[in-house]
This record gives sequence, structure tokens and C-alpha cells, in this order.
Amino acid sequence: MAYLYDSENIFAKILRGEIPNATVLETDHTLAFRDITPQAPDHVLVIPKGPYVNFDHFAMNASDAEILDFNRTIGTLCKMLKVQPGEGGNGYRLIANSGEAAIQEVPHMHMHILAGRPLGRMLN
Ligand code: DGP
Repeated sequence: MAYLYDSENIFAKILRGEIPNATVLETDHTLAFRDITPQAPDHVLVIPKGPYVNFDHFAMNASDAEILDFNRTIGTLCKMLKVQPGEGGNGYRLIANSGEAAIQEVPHMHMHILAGRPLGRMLN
């Protein structure tokens, strides 16, 4: 499977600083920022800085350091957003839309973190 990365996608522009964003957390390999059309009180997008189209492209091609950094960043964000019971939260949901069937809008790998309201059932 060949992955064709479009370097003009909106998240690539955010990474190059061409479009502003509300950054929540930045690390060596990962950027997390608020979604422009939030679906929950906390709606954060987490993206690798590398040019990966979707989750499987990232999972199969990113370095161990990039993958560890990405996962740790999500863990850190969960703490920052206080999503856990005992910290005032009530849980969260992670979503990585990949491809047409999932209606992936932006072709740069991203994980949504949704929290801050009851999220309902996931599948329909
Ligand atoms: P997806 O369907 O998984 O590809 O969702 C892409 C998300 O990206 C969608 O929730 C809206 C968000 N988004 C699109 N353009 C921008 C932007 O310019 N800035 C920010 N912060 N979010 C954006």
C-alpha cells in the first residue's frame, strides 16, 4: 500500500506555522491543539509532526520514538484535561478516523480526544 502524503493539508500548514492553532501541548514529535469545531467541552486533536496520512501509515512507519512520544502525549493530555474520575472527570474517547469510510476530513494522521460531557454509545 502506497501512502501519498499531501503536504498542503491543513494540519501540515499548522505544523509549519502558516495557520494559527490553540496549542495545548507540544513535544519533540507531537502537537496537540484544540479542534476548531469542538464536539465536546474538551476536544483536542493530537498529531505526529511527521508526514503520516492516517493511523496505519503512522503505526507501520513511524519510529519507536515517535510512537512512544505520541502515546505519552495522549497520556499527559488525559492528566492535563483531568478526564478521570477522582480528578473531576468522567472518562474520555479517542477516535482516529482513517479514510473515506470513516469520513477522514484532514489527510494527516490525527487522534481526537473527546471529554467533558456524556459521550453516548460509539457505534451506530
Ligand atoms: P476528521 O474527520 O477526523 O478528519 O476531523 C478533522 C477535524 O479537524 C475536524 O473535527 C475539524 C478539525 N479542523 C479542520 N480544520 C481545522 C483547523 O484549521 N484548525 C483546527 N484547530 N481544527 C481543524
